[in-house]
Amino acid sequence: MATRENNEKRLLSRVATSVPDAQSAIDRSLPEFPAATPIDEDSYFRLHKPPAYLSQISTGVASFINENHGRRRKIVLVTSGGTTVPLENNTVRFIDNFSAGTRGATSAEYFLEQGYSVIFLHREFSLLPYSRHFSHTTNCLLDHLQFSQDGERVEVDGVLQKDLLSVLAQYQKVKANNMLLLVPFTTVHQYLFTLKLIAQELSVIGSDALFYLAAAVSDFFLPTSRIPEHKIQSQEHGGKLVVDLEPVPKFLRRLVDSWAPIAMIVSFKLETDNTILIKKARTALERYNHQLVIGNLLQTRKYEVVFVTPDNEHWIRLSKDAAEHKVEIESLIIPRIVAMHKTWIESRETM
Ligand code: PAZ
Repeated sequence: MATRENNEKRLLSRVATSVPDAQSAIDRSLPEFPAATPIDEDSYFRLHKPPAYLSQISTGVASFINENHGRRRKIVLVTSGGTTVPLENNTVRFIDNFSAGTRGATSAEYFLEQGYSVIFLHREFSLLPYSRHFSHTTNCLLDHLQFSQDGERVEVDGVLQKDLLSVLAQYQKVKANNMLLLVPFTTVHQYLFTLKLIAQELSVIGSDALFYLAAAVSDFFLPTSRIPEHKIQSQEHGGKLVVDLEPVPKFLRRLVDSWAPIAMIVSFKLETDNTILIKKARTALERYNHQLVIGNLLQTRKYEVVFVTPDNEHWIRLSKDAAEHKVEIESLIIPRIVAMHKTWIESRETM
């Protein structure tokens, strides 16, 4: 059993999404998408090739779900970090966004604390649960380490000792119980195919599945048929780079309607203008007919969010004192979602 699990973990950790699949990503035989014709969800998946490593992920995900649901755990898919839009097949340049994956990585820890198993679909090299406390930080870990007196071992200084002990204990417990599966993506294309795959795998556990879609997914992409194979030359086209992107299909519709129709689905809406946040969140909720949209503003996302449900809007805010004591807003968000998920499961049982 242990060997099989280790094999699966190794398989997934070998998946490298940041290296472009230069052989197959470009395909001139694909029909061109007509400009100004919206690409619907079905034609996106029909007209683009899935990432070559997808079947590897499928095996690991299926066995993770099997084992964890067999142990009567609920499973949450947390998506995290930003997707890229490559401008070249051998990718030198790409469009990206600001997301570091803080919301996703932090939320995953609070779900694990609540007994959920977590499939963490994340941007490769963005923040990860537990290791986030010591990575991507200006407070360099090496500055808190020193050699033991005999020079044979490394010791941690007092400042980090307490944090490290507590985070390590949580991490090892999660690892020993195989409750966290890390699945990477880099491009929006990889994200969409992997999300669909995981959603379909999760549909077997019905309402025990929860989707928590915190990734910052690009709204625009460049179809495979239009991606140049090699680095765009600056002297071509009069020295200008004109990028003509297509809208990314609204995958949330498919998720709600057909990939995982019985699961509870929570999506996020990010805006920078506070006068439109609630309206945009409500529009998404009405359009896709899922259970909850969490609205947040780029400027204040670490301190306040708004829960928008069909009949309610409710702000969750960290008090000044809590913020000063480094309380994380996810510690307030996740218990509320867990309670909503419990109600959702009960409502499905009586149907
Ligand atoms: O990754 P991060 O913690 O810096 O940011 C989190 C976030 C703002 C990307 C997330 O809370 C969110 O709103 N995601 C959805 C973005 C959107 O597509 O509207």
